[in-house]
Amino acid sequence: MKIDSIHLYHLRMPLVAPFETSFGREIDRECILIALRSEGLIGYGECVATRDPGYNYETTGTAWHILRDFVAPLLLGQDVKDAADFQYRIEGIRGHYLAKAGVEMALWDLLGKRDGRSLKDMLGGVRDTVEVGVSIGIQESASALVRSAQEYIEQGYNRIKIKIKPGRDVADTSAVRKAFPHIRLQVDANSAYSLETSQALLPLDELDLLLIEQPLFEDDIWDHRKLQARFKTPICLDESIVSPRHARYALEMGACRIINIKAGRVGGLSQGVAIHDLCHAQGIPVWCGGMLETGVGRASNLALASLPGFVLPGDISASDRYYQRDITHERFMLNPNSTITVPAGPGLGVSLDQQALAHFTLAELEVK
Ligand code: OSB
Ligand code: MG
Repeated sequence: MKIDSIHLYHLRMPLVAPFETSFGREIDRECILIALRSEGLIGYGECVATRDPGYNYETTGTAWHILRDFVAPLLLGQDVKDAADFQYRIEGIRGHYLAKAGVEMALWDLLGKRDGRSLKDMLGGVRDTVEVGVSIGIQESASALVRSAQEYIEQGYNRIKIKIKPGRDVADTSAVRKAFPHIRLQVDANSAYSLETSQALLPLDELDLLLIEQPLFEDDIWDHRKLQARFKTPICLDESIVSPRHARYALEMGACRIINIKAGRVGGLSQGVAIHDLCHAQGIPVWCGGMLETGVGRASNLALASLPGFVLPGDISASDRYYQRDITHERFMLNPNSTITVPAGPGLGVSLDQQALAHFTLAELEVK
């Protein structure tokens, strides 16, 4: 499809409640929305880089720079055929996966709108609803955490993930396990431990957790291998897996038994599908991670999570868990069996609320 223009929107949206992880506390969420124009259509994509370089090195600032100065000039006026063609064209740009992935998402939306096909269909999804859970940030105390988990369980979520960090790990997790002996429970450290300090996590092995997500450094697959050897509970990698190549390294090393797939982190949906395929062929469970997406990114996550190898619940909660007002007309709701329905319309299957978009836009730029 010949790309006529690329429009960037830097957004800031208030979260319904602060979200705290081992790397910081967010009250508002920032991201970049990308609109590609082609053949009279507009495709939307969400770049999940945040304001601060806490999750990884990218930020809304670095993504803006990479998109404006490097990605846009490679695409403008060009006939980009599909995701593989897009990846080929941007190959010379090292790293900056979150920035690239936002554009690939917009391209899929365009292709789907042109062909009248849903993203789920184009990616090879096999489910109309996907199992989901909720990711709960670090709370004031273990009892506040239990209360929060209780509320989500009452709303119908049947898988809980809690964020942990040194000093807020075993006691918090034990409290949730004690209050809900049968709930599917997992923890996420967002790289807050070293191999040495992670010894404090050994008691987690007795709490019947689904997995322990990214305990060690983001750029370290090797030490995760050493850690996995000490735990019965599967280690799951998030930050460490930035490409299908890294997924292969991790599996070959035995650094994890589960992989969290975020299309953003790996440079695009096509790369997420490649990791899915690699894991599926080896019987390695995968699940869809989240980055507090707007309705645009959430639609993309739901389509990805409809692939057959996504056998664990995704971090894809209902819209009201994140935002009072979203930028899509569609709001995602939790079905009674802890699932969310995958959009079926062309492309992402969502439409933009232009008033909401204008309301949340801090800066915009059209490159044409
Ligand atoms: O590590 O999975 C993570 C949110 C922001 C950055 C990193 C992570 C998260 C989450 C939230 O856990 C998942 C969601 O979108 O609900
Ligand atoms: Mg994570």
